[in-house]
Amino acid sequence: MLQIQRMEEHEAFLASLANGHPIPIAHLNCDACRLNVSSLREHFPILARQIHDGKPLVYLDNAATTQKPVSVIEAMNQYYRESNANVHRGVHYLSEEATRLYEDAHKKVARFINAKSFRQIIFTRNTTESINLVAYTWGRSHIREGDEILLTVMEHHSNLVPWQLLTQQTGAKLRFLEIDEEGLLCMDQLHELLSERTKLVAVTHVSNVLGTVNPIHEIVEAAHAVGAKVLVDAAQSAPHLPINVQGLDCDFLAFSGHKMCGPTGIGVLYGKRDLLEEMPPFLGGGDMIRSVSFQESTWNSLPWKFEAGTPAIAEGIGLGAAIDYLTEIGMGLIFAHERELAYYTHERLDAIDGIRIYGPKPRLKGGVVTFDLCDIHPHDIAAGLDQEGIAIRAGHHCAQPLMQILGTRATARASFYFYNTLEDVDVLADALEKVKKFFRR
Ligand code: C6P
Repeated sequence: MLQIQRMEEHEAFLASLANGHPIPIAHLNCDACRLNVSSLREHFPILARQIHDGKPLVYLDNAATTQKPVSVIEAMNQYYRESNANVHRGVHYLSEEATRLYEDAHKKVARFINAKSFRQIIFTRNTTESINLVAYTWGRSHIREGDEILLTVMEHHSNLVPWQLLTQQTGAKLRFLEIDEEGLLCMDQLHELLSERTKLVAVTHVSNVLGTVNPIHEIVEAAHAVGAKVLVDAAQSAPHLPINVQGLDCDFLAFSGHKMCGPTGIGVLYGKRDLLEEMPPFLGGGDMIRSVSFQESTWNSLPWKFEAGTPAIAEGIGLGAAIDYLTEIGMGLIFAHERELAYYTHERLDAIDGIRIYGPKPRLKGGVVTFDLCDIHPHDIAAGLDQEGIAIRAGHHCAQPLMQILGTRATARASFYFYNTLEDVDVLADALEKVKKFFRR
């Protein structure tokens, strides 16, 4: 195991991540990247729970949603207890206070992903809505019959179905970049698939099934060379690694608050300013207008043009608090810690007879480990682990086409966050042996 001792190498690695060129590194086991996990865990009351007659909860379903620290819960409570009012509508004290808190949350997100301006940060309900927003507005005004949209075979349904709807309506065509045996994108194929017909490349930054970290910057360069725009599904990356939208040079980027210590009901769409300016609105109603007459309307400035109606104010403020919390820990350290967990999980699970792990070796993946155990149905694996206090996800992970390519209908998946420990991995590995015994394998 390679140990990276020098800070410069650690920093070079982090810079590479932020620019979308992950450097393959075996281990980042340096003191500089050790988090004080036990003190961080104290911020999450739920992690102290015991379930099923006193089994300590081991929460390994973080790709589905993460737990919330007290600071996020308190920020939302405080808004409801002290500042509750509608935003952008009142001239009274509370409304101005709520407006400032809500707008500040947009500014925090902008800094978090290094956007030039908070005007490029649109609050939506989640990643799914962010992608649909682009499909309905940019897509319906730019995609025509004969055009092509390039996706990859590892996309979540959220980054597939909106494009199916769009191409069915417009007569455009979907094309797919494949993966190799290790679960990495076939980058040689990228140049064959891209042409002047390609209008959009929509790609996940990190696969929610394989954990693969995709080389976004390389994809953006190639797509821009043929005049295509790029949308990055950052649902599984923004919570786990540093994002720099200017470094990546992507045109759109989408993620969800609930997967990064924030509340449900709030998500983000980042877009390049010129694209957002010329895009028609998504939903019509209050707050998204500048003026309205009986026959027509003009639009509010960004980002409010895309935030029709009373927004999710408390959730937006909660997301801002989550971003403060993650920023204080450091996104680079979070990713390094999760890679350590992924390495250790591979080590422990590889030693179990009958385990098949899907996706790349940990050198090119985040904290997601998807596996099968003998011929035990993944739902039985998950139910067995649940009895031991362990929460994982089993099923198709909203990626049915990828399951087809992997030659299965369902898998089991453990997914980590910075509050998970090597001991959690030990509990998982030991419990998998018990599940095997129970099913007599
Ligand atoms: N994946 C999982 O368990 P929403 O539901 O809109 O917050 O996120 C959708 C989404 C989009 N892209 C990727 C890569 C995702 O992983 C997800 C959500 C969860 O894998 C729930 S299905």
